[in-house]
Amino acid sequence: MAVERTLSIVKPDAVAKNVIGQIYSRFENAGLKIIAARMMQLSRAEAEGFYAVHKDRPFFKDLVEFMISGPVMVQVLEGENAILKNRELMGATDPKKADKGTIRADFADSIDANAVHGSDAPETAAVEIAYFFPTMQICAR
Ligand code: RTP
Ligand code: MG
Repeated sequence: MAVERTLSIVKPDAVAKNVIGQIYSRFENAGLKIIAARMMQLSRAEAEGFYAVHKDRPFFKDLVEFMISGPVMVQVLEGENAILKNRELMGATDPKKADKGTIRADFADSIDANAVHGSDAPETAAVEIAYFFPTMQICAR
């Protein structure tokens, strides 16, 4: 298994619920290290750019509105198999379908307000990490 990096976002609903620390604990308890982090209020253009792959999907407008509705916490996670491991910690996109004990089952309200984002493949992880963090702001350790 390779050491990977993945881009994680604690979305506005989870920031508003004050559960950043509880979500970070899940990453750390699973052996993932937080090697870069920033809290930010996304602009519309930043949110549209980040989710550009979904621009033709019917939910795109709602997704962008939601992502700019409040601050988000953005981080790079590093560890063995980090991309899949983070996706497993997150649970299914729709919290109603997410396994018990996953972040979305425990903290998400709906398929729109679903608490977290995680990259879905090595190629998207690389693009998404570069979207938010210049190399010099990533503190591998
Ligand atoms: P994410 O990219 O945020 O980590 O979520 P994901 O991979 O589990 O889901 P994805 O298919 O990439 O969709 C991105 C986000 O769009 C919203 N969505 N809404 N109403 C719908 O049918 C629908 N489908 C997706 C979700 O908030 C999802 O996280
Ligand atoms: Mg996705």
